[in-house]
Amino acid sequence: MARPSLSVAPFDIDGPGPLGTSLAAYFQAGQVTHEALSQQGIELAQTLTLGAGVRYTISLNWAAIQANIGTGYNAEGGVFTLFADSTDLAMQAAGSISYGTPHYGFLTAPYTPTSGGARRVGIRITRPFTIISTTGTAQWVDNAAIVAACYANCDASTTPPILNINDFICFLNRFAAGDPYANCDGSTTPPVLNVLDFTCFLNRFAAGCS
Ligand SMILES: [Ca+2]
Ligand SMILES: [Ca+2]
Repeated sequence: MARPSLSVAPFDIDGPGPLGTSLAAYFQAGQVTHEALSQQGIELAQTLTLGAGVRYTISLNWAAIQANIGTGYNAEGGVFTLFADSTDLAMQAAGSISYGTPHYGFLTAPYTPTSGGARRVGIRITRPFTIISTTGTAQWVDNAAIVAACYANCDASTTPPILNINDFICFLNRFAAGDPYANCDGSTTPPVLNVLDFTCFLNRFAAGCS
C-alpha cells in the first residue's frame, strides 16, 4: 500500500553524490494496518519486449528520508527491489533513518532472459511498518533504466578493445552449447541456430560497439 498523494517533484536523488536535482518520483510506502513482518508497498512496472539471451543491466537510484522533524526515528526507511516477472533481481534496504539522516542508494542487477518476449520489469518499494503521517517517512526513486549490452561483445569484456578474437571464441562456444544468445538473427524456424547466425554475428561485430 502507498499513499495516493504520490508526486513527481524536484529532488536530489543521491544527496551528497555527483547527481544534481532533477524530477524524481515520491512515495510513502508501507502498511495501512500493522501486520508483523509483512513487507507492504507499491510496485512500479513496465511491460517490455526483451530479447532472448540478451544481457540487460537494470538500474535505479533511490532515497529514503524522514521529512519532518516531529516524526522521530524509523527502523526501516524503505526496501527497494528490482524485479522481472516473478523473479527478484536485486534488493537494498535503506535501514533506519531519522530526521536529518536520509539514506541513498543505487540498485543495479544484470538480467538475461532465456526466451524472448514480454517481461514485466520494475521496482517494488515496501516497508514492514505502517505509513507515518503525511509528512513523515518517504521514498524517492529516479533514473530507472534498462540497457542492453552490446551484442557483439560476447564475453562482456570492459577493457579496450572491447571487441576482439575472444568474442568470436565466445560466440562459437555459445553456439555449440545451444545458448539462445547465439540466435543472432532472432529466427524461430528450426534449426534456430544456423549459418545465418554466424553471418549476423560477423555483421554485428563489424558494426562495432559504441
Ligand atoms: Ca569482448
Ligand atoms: Ca538463428
